[in-house]
Parts: sequence; C-alpha cells; structure tokens
Amino acid sequence: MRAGAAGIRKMRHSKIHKCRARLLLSMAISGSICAAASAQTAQSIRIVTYNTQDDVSPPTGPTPAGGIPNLATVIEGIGQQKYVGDGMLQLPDILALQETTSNSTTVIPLVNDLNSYYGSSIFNYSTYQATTSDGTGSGGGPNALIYNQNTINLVASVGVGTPESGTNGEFRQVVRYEFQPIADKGTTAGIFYVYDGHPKSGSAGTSDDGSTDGALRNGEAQIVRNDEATLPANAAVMYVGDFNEDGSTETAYQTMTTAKSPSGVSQGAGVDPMNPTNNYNLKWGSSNVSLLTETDAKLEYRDDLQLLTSNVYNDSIGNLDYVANSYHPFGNNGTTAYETSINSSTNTALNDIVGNVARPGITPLTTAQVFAAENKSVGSDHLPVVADYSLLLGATWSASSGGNWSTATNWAVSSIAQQSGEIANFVNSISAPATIIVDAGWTMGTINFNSTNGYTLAPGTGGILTLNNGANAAAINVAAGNQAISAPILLVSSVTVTVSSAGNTLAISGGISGAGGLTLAGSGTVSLSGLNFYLGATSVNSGQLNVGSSGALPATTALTVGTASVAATVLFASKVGQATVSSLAILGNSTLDLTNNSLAINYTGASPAATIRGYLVAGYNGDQWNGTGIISSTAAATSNHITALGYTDSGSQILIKYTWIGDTDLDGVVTADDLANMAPVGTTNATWAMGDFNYDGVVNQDDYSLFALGAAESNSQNISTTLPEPAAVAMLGVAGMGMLSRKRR
Ligand SMILES: [Ca+2]
Ligand SMILES: [Ca+2]
Repeated sequence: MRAGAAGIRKMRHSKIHKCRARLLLSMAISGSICAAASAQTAQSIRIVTYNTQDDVSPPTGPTPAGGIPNLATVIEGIGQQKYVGDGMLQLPDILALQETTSNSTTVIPLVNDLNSYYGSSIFNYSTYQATTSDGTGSGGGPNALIYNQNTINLVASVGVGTPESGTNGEFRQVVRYEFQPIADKGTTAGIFYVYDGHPKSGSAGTSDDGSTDGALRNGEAQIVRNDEATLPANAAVMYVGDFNEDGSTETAYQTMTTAKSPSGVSQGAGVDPMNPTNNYNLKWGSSNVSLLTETDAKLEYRDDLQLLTSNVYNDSIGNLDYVANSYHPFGNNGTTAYETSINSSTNTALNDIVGNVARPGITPLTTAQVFAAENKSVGSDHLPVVADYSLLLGATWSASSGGNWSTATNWAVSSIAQQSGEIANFVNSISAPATIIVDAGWTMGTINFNSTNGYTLAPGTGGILTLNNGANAAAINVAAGNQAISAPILLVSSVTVTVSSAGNTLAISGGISGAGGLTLAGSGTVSLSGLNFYLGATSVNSGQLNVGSSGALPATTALTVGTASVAATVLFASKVGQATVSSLAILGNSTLDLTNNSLAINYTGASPAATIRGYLVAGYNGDQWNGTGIISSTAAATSNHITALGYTDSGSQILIKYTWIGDTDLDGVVTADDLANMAPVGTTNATWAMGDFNYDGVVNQDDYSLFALGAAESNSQNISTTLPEPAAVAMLGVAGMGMLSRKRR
C-alpha cells in the first residue's frame, strides 16, 4: 500500500545535487570545517504550511476551547525535529497558515504563545488581513503568515484577487508574501515569494456554488499562475496551502504544474517534490499513505502541499533551494495505516524529535505531547507539511563563464549586486577560470568567492569596486580556490579579508584606496601588489600576507602581524625594494620575512628602535635568520651567512635593510666608511650602525671578523646588483630550508 510513495521518494533521493546543498547539509549534520565560510554565504530555513482549523474551533469559541496552545505545541514540535530525511534541526522560519479566524483572534495569540515558549521576540506576523467570501467559520477563515524575524525579512504581503466565490473560484483570498534573507534586508537581493492559498474543498465532481468544486479550484489555480507570470523572470516561488485536491488527476493540480501559465507565460510551473515528473494519474489516498495530511480523526487525504518552481526544486544557482528529502507531513511517515488515527503506538513519524532541544533552555516536548496536540479534538484536523530550504544570501553570479558585471542575466534571478551592505557571491556556477568585468562603479558590503575554478574581478575600462557595509566591516571571503581582484578597490568601510584555508589565495593588484583599513583572517594567503593608499591600519590577524610591490603597504598604515595567541606571516616577494609603514607590531610567534628588501618605519616622538631591534634579535636566532619577529629567508639561505638584516635610526625613521654583513650605513656596499662607524671593542648597548652585526648587543672581535668577512665576500659590489632573480631566490629558499633544518638542534 505504501510502495507508491516510497517509490516516489526513492526517485527523489537519487537526484544529483550540486555542492552547495551538500555543504549545507554536512554543515548541519557535522559542523564541517567549511562552516565558518559557508555560514556567511548561506542559511537554511524551514517552511511550513499548516491549516489550523482555528476558524472552526477558535480559542474563545464553542468547541474545543483553547485550541491555540495545541497549535503552538505542534509548531514547537516542528522546531524540535531533526528530520530523518535531511538531518537538519531548524526552527520554522515561514509558517503559512490557513483557516485562521483573523490576525487578532488566531495569529497574534499564536505568535505570543510561540514567543513565550522561545523566550524572546523571534516570531512575527504579517499585518495584512486577508479577506474571504466564505465567512470566518467552518473552514472559510482567512490565510495568514507567521515568520521568524531573526532569519527572514518580510518585504511585502499582497492579496491576490478578490474572493468572489463561484464567480472566480476564489473563496479565501490568496496572499503572495515576498521575502528575503534577513542578511539581505535593505537590498534588492535574495527575493523569493510564497503564495498561501486555500482553494475550495469538495470532491472534484461535486457541484457547489453553481459549478463543480474541481472547476472552482482550477479557477483559483489560474488566478495564481497568472499572477506569478507578472513576477520577474525566473523568480523563486513556492505555492503552499491546503489545495483540497483529490489527486494529480485534477485540472487544478495540472494548472499549477504545467509549463506555461494560463495566460501563456513560460514561467512559474510548480513542481511537486513528491511527483516531480508530473504523473497525472495519481489519486491521493490508500496508495500513498505517507503523503496524507488531513486527519479528520482518521488519516485519509493529501490536502496540503508545497509546490516549488523548478529553480527552487532543482537546486540551480539561485537564492532559494529545496533540500533533498526534506519534504514531509509532520506526524505521518507512512507508519499509520490508512484511515486510522495518527495517535497510535505504531506511528514512528515523530521519533526524530526525541532528544533534540530547539533552543537552549527549552524543555523538549515528548512525542506523546505532540501527537496529542495534533489530535483533531483539541487542535487542527490537518498535519503541517514541512520542508527545508537553503538560502544563498545576496546576489549570485549564475553564468557559467565570465562576463560583464552589469549584465543582469549573468546573475541569479537577474539580481545584480549593486548597493551598500549587499553580498555578491561568486560560486561554482563557472566551469573554468572566469573573468568578471567590473564595467562601472559597483558597491557592495561583502564579496564571497567559493569556486575552485577561480574568478578574477577585472577593471575593464575603469570599473571600481566600492566596499561599504555601513557601520560594520566589509568582507571579502574566499572559501575555496585561488581568486583575484585586479579592479581598484575603494574602502568606504574597513574590510576583513578571510581566506579560510591554507592553500587558498586572494591576489589584490588593482590598488586599494579609501578611509578603511585591511584586516586578514583565516589560514590562507592574501597577496597585495600595485600601489595602495588606504588610510586605515593593516592587521594580519592570521594567515599570510604577501607583499608584492614597494607600494603594497601604504606609508601611513600601522602594520600589525599576528596576535598574542595566533601566529601570522608577512612575506615580501623578491626585489620589491623598500616599503614604508607608520608603525610595526609583531605579536606572539609571528614573523615578517623581508627576504631581500627594505622596510622603513616612520615615526614621531619616541623612537621604536628598541622594539624593532628586539624583533631583529629574535629573527636573527643565532645567525640563522629563521626565528620569530623580523627575519630574512634570503639571508638564511645565503652561503656563509654573509648577508643579514641591518637597521638604522635617523631620528624619524627606522630603516631595516637586507645587505652585506658589515654595511653599517646600509648603503649596500661595505667600505672604509662602515669600518669608521664601528665602535671600539667592548662597547655595550651597541646597534647595527655601531657594528653589532651578530645582535648580541656588544661590539667585540667577532663583529670585526664579520666585517672582514663581509668586506671580502662582497668584493665592493652593491648588494642590489647581486640580488638573484626571483626564480633563483625561490630555489635558494628551498635549498636554504633544508640547510637550516639540518642546523637545528
Ligand atoms: Ca656601507
Ligand atoms: Ca656583537
């Protein structure tokens, strides 16, 4: 008897899904290592349609009194369910209701009850009061909406059509709710729609109000499809509610799922996740018990549905995606026999609520409590239909290759990332490395990269990316791959760049300007080149910053490397020359590897020379130049260690330079002038400029020997003329690592 439904579910199960849904799912199940990055790009939501029957039995009303708490208990049970089909535990985020008495009589008390349970203002409702031509009792009550205001922004509530009973087939006004993720509030991104309907009940063949009930339902279906046809192309849409249909044999069902709207527009076809191939010969009943949703004392009808447009169902790159295997009636999984009570000892449908806590501090409900609340005698005669979805936050590049930023069709549901606070996603829609032309000035708050193919955001003929996230820091996140931004970046906000994993990279080469600063997070590598003149600080909190040009660090920036507890790295590319900063702090076990370059630290007031010297002493590490603090992998790899990092203090600038040992004045050549600068043997508190080349704080015979070595080996050459080309340095570096490891004790 249940084989039909099982077969349908199996077919659904075999469907191949793209990475994102799996990522989200694995996150939910195991809290995978991708969670930190993915959490910023996607969220999961739970959507519920629930005929409350609160118009038949309002809380104040004749029978049974006090239905609201039982309805709330059922909804609370949904929030406690880690559904066996997808392993997700999620509060209901959208609750489309039918058969309320009114917002004031049913919806507000229900919201208050839910918020009392959860202990805070989580749930809100649409103030739109839908109308009916069918009264507010005996199944005629209006449709309504409760939603989780912490996760979802309700953008609009629009009544679709005016109920005219048999004249147009609409008895209870359909409401079209427009939503977006709360993270997208204030932008045009992430819009999706939910139609909440409750077409006429009755057998398809019976006559009521002058026509058959099946024909009346089809009239309403046509109103809904024609309304959807007015929405933007490829809109993400769900049709939910109590459809009162006998089966897929009904014309109303077929109108909702056919390719074109009745007005001929090719969009908006609903997909039934339990019948995605549109078999139009199915009768809901004894052959598909696990789908049935109306109890009416005994389980017998499949009235309640969630239909999804194909872009939602198929998990195509878009803002709302169905999570595979998540669709289910809450309280029925097929273990209740046809036309028997769901409240039986054999029903296992709610076993997956056991042991789960919806939110900290809440006492879990038992299966007995929820089944009792689902009993028609105290609550509704319908079971809610529940399904989970993933929401990609912001605007998402959906083209399979590169192209112009300004071309709307390159973006999911034609939503271009374009305003302050907005999120721009560049994910796995591309099948090869892709270049996006920033063909004008585009503003956003967050840029997310998640593709191993790699994107380049290129300037085109002068495009600029402005990062503005209001009072919050803007963000650039790299969850996978090697990404590049060669377009100029204007920092209205400071930006935090998070390259999550070691091995992943972001190269920024187009120049960064603006009032903001730059903070690095994550374990990966950010490369800066070009000429940057942003005004804020540069904080490498973790991971690695590669300095690829002499102007990569603004001369006015305060550079901090690492934190007290997290080591970070700054690595200069070979032969970039001299960079300048306004201050330098190297924390914990972090390193700044100057390789063969120079770093100037401008200062006013007290000299930071002692601190800088401390970094150099730590980096020198007994002539190995591989310690913490300031190091030179080039010096470490140079034979006999005849090169080093020296430093001078002019009174307004500390200059640290890779040079020959013995070059006290850092002019790149070892001459008699350098010897003349050397202090007498025995001088303490000595600096490099005084001839302390081995960083022990004393000038003694060892330093004079080092001077002689440097003078001989440098052979009057300037250090700059002897620097190897970058490729050779890389090889030297590898060789040097081996050498150093042998030297360690
Ligand atoms: Ca010199
Ligand atoms: Ca010395």
